[in-house]
Amino acid sequence: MVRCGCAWWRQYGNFIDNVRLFTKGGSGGMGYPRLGGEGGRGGDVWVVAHKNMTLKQLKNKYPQKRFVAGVGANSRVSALKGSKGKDCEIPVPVGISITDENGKVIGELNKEEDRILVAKGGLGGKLHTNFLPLKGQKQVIHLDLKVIADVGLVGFPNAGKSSLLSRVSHAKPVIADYAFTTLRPELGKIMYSDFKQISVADLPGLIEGAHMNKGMGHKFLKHLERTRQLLFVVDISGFQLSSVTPYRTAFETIILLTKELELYKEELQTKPALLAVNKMDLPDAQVKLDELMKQLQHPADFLHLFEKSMLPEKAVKFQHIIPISAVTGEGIEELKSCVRKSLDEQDSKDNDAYHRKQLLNLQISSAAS
Ligand SMILES: Nc1nc2c(ncn2[C@@H]2O[C@H](COP(=O)(O)OP(=O)(O)OP(=O)(O)O)[C@@H](O)[C@H]2O)c(=O)[nH]1
Ligand SMILES: [Mg+2]
Repeated sequence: MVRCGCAWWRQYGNFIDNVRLFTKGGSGGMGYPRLGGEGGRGGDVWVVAHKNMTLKQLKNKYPQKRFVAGVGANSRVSALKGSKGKDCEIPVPVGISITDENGKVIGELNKEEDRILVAKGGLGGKLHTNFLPLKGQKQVIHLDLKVIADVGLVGFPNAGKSSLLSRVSHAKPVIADYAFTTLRPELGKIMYSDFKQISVADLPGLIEGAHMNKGMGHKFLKHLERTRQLLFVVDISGFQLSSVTPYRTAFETIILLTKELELYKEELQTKPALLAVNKMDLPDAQVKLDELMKQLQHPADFLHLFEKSMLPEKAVKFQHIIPISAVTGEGIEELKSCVRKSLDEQDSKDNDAYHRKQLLNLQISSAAS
């Protein structure tokens, strides 16, 4: 995080997913005691969604991050009822959730021109306030992008998530032969020949106990919540954090990752998931892959090998399983097309669900009238 003025911006390279802003409604105008005149109400502060806006543009356009609405006009002889102060509008991208200082949700902006009132203007002075105006409401708000990427990479450390991101996009994440190389999310875009783009978030490696905040823990899992699909990346030769922790096979890492997601939030398991089996260039990889496929096809036959506490309630159903090598490029084109296919399917399901809901609303309202 970088501190900048009075607000915090969480920044991934050039990308911002969260901002904190100060907002204040305008004060009311003075009343006119002698003639019983009423001051104008202060302006309100609104957050308004715009299609082409980004949080980065918001930051650049309003570096002071303060949004104060106009003061209501004083009551005068020529205008006994003072006019209302000017409203202030904060332009934000579509797909934002707004919370207050205490983390309470104020609302969500899900489509173009959605708007939410975040700070109300104060009332103008009138008889019962002794003609003195009230101040506007002050509110510090947090704006969070609901979705940071289409696809989030999930895997144990060292599985090759960053290597994969650098293979499929122009992103240049740090890659190294030790655990926890990636400490904060990095975004990249897969570009397709028909100009379609899919964003991918490379995330810090996950270890057993992440749901209890071990390793990068919650911070990492929170980012996963904000991706549309999950791409599990596992090392075909398995994983061992250190000489004092147990060695895990590729199948075990998948079971353990699933368990961690479930323990953190069951909803994470409802996201469509794909599996990339990485490092297929290593010796014996094919034999291990055959074994892994057997285990994934008949997990029940192998679950007795696990302690009960390690087993997830539900196994993840992968839409596609793709063997790859982030180093040689094997399987990468197939992976890219599977990712796209899976997202396209999700889009059409979301669209269908949206249309069904619209239809239902229509039926309910016509039945009511
Ligand atoms: N042989 C082989 N090595 C690979 C492959 N992909 C990645 N590696 C190596 O595995 C190591 C870890 O790669 P990273 O891409 O940093 O792994 P990561 O999953 O991002 O790791 P964390 O950021 O620590 O979670 C590096 O030494 C890579 O060169 C692969 O397909 N084959
Ligand atoms: Mg990494």
